[in-house]
Amino acid sequence: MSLKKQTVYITLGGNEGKVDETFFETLQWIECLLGKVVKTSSIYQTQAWGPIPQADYLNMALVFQTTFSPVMVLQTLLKIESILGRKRKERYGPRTIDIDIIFYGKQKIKHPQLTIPHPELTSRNFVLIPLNEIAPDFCDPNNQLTVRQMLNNNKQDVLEVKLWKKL
Ligand code: PH2
Ligand code: MG
Ligand code: MG
Repeated sequence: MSLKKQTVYITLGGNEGKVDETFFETLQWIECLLGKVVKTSSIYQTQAWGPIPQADYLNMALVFQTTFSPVMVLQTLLKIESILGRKRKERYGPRTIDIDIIFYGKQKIKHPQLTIPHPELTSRNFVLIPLNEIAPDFCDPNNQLTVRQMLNNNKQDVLEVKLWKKL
C-alpha cells in the first residue's frame, strides 16, 4: 500500500547537553529516515514548564513531509531520541531530546501511545510560539482555531519564551 504524502508538524525540546547540536542532528535523522524537512523555526529559550525545578529548555518547531503512517512516524522519532542519547527517566524531568508530534495533516488520531493533535498544545507557549513562527495560519482540526488564535487565547502559561537563535 502506498500512502499519500502528509505534512507533519513537530516540536523539539531539551535541557541537557549541547541541545542546539542535538536539534541539528535530529533534523538530519528526520531527513534521512522520514522525509524532507520543509520549514524550521528559530530556537527559543524557555523556562521549564511543570512540577520539576530544572534548567531552562531550548525548544523549536519544524515541518516535514512523509509517507509514513502516524504510528511509524512515532516509532521512528522514538528511535531517533534513543540514538541521540535520550534515557527515559521521570515524567516531566530533564532530557537531552524530546520530539513530539503536534499535527499529522488534518488527522485526529487516538492510539494507545499517540494522541494527535498533541493534547497539551493549547496551553503551552513553548510549543505555540515556535509553531506560530512557521505555521500561524494552520488550523487545529479539534477546535478549528489557527495557531495564532490559540497563542492569543492562551493566558494560562506565563513562562517566558525568549528568542535564543534566529534560524
Ligand atoms: N518539556 C518537559 C517539561 N517542561 N518546559 C519547556 N519549556 N519545554 C519543554 O519542552 C518541556 C518543559 C518534559 O515533559
Ligand atoms: Mg514533550
Ligand atoms: Mg515526548
